[in-house]
Amino acid sequence: MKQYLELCNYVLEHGVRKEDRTGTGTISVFGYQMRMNLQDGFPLLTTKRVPFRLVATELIWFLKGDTNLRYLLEQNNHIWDEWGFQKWVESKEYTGPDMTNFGLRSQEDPEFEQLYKQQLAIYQQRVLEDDRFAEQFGDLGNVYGKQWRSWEGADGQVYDQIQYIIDEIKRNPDSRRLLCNAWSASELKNQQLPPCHYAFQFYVHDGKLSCMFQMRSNDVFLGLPFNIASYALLTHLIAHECNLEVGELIYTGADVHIYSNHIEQVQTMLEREPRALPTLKLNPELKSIFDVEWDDLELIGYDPHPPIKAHVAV
Ligand code: UFP
Repeated sequence: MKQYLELCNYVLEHGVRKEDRTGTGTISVFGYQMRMNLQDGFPLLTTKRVPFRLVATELIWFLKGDTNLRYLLEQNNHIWDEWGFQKWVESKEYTGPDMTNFGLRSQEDPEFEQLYKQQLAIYQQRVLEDDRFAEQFGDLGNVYGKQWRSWEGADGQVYDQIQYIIDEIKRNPDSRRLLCNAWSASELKNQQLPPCHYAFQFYVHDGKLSCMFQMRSNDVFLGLPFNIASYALLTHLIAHECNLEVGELIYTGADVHIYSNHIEQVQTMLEREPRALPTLKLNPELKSIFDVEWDDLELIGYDPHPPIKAHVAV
């Protein structure tokens, strides 16, 4: 993943200081593209460990069209917990201790952090065990699963963008409309986090499937390695279903930034020697990508350097 390390160096060298929504501060460049050949191996970063299980179970959740936290909690995947928790603590039914601004406060105040962890654990348990509660407070609304699989058109109809892409690839592989869009102007007011990876498109040539994905805003250290792995996996899954080999993965980032409190971590990572990429094996019995589960995926030969801790900007 030489390209990713080059991107890090580029942002460190050419990035401008820029304030941001979270109040953390970043160095940022506007506009960057990377091309990765998926035939060279599965692009999971080796200069620090990236939790592939979390990448995969999140993508499977999107592909099911599921927007409820319950599935992720059952998979022991906690990357979306805060968004559901926020909906719960802002509701009229919540009567526990004040959780205003819990993201920032739990980082700064260890006593509050304990209180927050207790409330979060209660919330998680209820989403797992109480159907009514899960339906009301585990549902995250119009997040990726909804936009990808059940886009609501102005005509009142529901559109499955992933099914459309698969059907088109099989029927008309030279199509220039193999595109899925998650960005919806009319939804922005209801979204805590408008889509960061907001569109992707496929391209078929010489029996190979390539994918280009677009990001409006990208946290280089914590987000990007995860996003690359997710779209690489999506490309493998769609190629598998359409009897194609994998081609290139192309990343296009707009506001590509390193948070000011990640710079040391990025520098540590840049001192490390990249290792051989792993390979991905899919269960050959898998027929439809809408049925894919974690057990259908096997990552072979992933031997990364140890993880590097960093705070998520919220
Ligand atoms: N972010 C990513 N990748 C993602 C995701 C979020 O890098 O998949 F969901 C980062 C980008 C940015 C922050 O640092 O999260 C979102 O903040 P904003 O909406 O202000 O761009």
